[in-house]
Amino acid sequence: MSQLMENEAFKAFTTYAAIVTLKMILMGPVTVYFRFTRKSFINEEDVAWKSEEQKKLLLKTHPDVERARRCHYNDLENIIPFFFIGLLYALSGPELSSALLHFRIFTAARIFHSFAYILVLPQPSRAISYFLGMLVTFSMAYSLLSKVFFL
Ligand code: GSH
Repeated sequence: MSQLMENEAFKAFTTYAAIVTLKMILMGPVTVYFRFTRKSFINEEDVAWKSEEQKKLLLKTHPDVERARRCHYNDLENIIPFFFIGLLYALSGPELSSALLHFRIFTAARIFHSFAYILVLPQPSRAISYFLGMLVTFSMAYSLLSKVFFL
């Protein structure tokens, strides 16, 4: 591990992978925030101490909660592939400047995607940030495969 930490591209990867992973984890508390402010719970046990009448009002979905959940799910669909491809790419000996460009664009795109989703920014802002993030992952995969591909 200490040898790996001398690899600048790997160090850059760990930094940006940690940032996007923390951003993704934060979607949990964001969802909790919407659950409490919009009074929207899904599990019986979450409202067990309430009266039957209150339970009926609280056990419901709310569009804002569902939006936060979709945003979290979209992070899972995109950040997990970034993590695996980015790790292999970082270990494949890329130029530091090129690696930094990939990691920074991906991180900025995913942070923007969350703001666009939660703040309901007009499309195609969210779609552009999604495609930009995906393009970065594909570009890293292409660079990686072009180095290691053998038949
Ligand atoms: N699983 C996604 C979907 O169902 O939309 C695949 C396509 C995708 O990720 N699209 C982006 C998005 O933000 C840009 S439009 N989708 C909304 C979402 O996943 O909830």
